[in-house]
Amino acid sequence: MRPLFRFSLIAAAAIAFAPLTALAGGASIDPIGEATTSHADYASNLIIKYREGSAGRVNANALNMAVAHAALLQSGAQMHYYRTLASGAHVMQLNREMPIRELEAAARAMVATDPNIEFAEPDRRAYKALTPNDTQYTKQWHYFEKTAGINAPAAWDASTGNGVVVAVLDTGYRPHGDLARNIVSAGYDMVTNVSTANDGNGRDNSALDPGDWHFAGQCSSDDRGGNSSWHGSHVSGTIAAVTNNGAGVAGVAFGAKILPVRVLGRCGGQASDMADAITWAAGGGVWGVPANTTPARVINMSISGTGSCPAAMQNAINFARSRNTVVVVAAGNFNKNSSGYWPANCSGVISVAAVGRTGGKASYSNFGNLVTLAAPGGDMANSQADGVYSTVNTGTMSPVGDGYAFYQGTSMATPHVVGTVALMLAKKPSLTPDQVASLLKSTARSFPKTCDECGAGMLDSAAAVAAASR
Ligand SMILES: [Ca+2]
Ligand SMILES: [Ca+2]
Ligand SMILES: [Ca+2]
Repeated sequence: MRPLFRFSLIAAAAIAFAPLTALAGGASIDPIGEATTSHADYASNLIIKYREGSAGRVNANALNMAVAHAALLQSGAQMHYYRTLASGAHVMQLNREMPIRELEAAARAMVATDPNIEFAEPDRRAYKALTPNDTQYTKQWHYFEKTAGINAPAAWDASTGNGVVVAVLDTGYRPHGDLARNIVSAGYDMVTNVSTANDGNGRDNSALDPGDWHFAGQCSSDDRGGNSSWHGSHVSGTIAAVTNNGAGVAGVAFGAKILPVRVLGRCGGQASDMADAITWAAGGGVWGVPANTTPARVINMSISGTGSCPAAMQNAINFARSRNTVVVVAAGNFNKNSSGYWPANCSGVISVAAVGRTGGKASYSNFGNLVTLAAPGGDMANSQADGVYSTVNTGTMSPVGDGYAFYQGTSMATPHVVGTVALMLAKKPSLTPDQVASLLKSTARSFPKTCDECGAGMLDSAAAVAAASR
């Protein structure tokens, strides 16, 4: 321990300090009555740098720091020498925490009064684990809750996915106010069937989602009809909703950009369109479609069909892998072995099962030895709030306005993994699809509740990003 200096006050610098309310429980009211609640508003060290050749520069432990002390004393604080930085600046330790604003005022007074002081500043605190200020972030338990959340805040300290393009093969997108800024382009609409497309034509250069509502009997004889799902906008929001904008929700990889590729419409979509979409998304040429100027490093397919993996789709996946593009797919929502569902049973994909908020298998989730890992997909059997919260449109048929909704499904689990892959690729762009899969598995955490045949464990974004950074 260094001796604590005690000072006799010489000529005090001409600044007045109001008396401080004692700190209690880390919060306090400062002298002008402004409520302050964060530890970031306080500091217990002061950094002082004396100019070359001055006495303070040589020996801060023994020097006459009359000016520095005087500036502090009226606030009732005392300080002692703690250590010297590589730059020659000295860290002085206070005998208690002080509001940053007061320390800054004292530091300014020191610099103004003693020409030997090059600078003085509070030793500010910074914090791990970015918590975004999006007003509905608290509903997104799937990002931060200890039990089944993906540990996103700690991951965000290391990466936000900056520079990575993520293709979302889905129903298209809405230019939602909490999403539009992260949509890299209008993408492409690969839906050839005009009735499925519901936008009046076949393939075109806009992946805008016109709605996928359908009437009873329209899709099949037992189809009871349904409202528009805005499924692609929900999935896209989980990956890259505009974050820290003081509004709406957060996305897993909010520094990444979404490339929307429309493959689903009314009554689903066709493998042939999806195969072309995978090829195009990964940067390959598709006849009649302009070249993709922003190829994706990772593809999200929150899609599931019954049967074996279509050969055309496997070929496209093989091509994507040859371009170092990671393909992540939903395990499916039938509470069955995913081996009977494509693209989950295609080779070379990362396939994602769903857990609910308790960390156990979501009732609907497929499972089996083809599953790579599990992520939060929500399980709303008891409460809507146990679903995954993201961006949608409020229209029941055509689009009306921006909205947010809780959905559940392996469709919702998949974008958590995709966002995490984007975070990883931003840290290490050279990662191959197999390396990404291997890191996701080796860093997955164990299930807090039963999830049999749900792969290597539960997605841990922070651990995956840390492993990718090594
Ligand atoms: Ca179209
Ligand atoms: Ca279109
Ligand atoms: Ca937001």
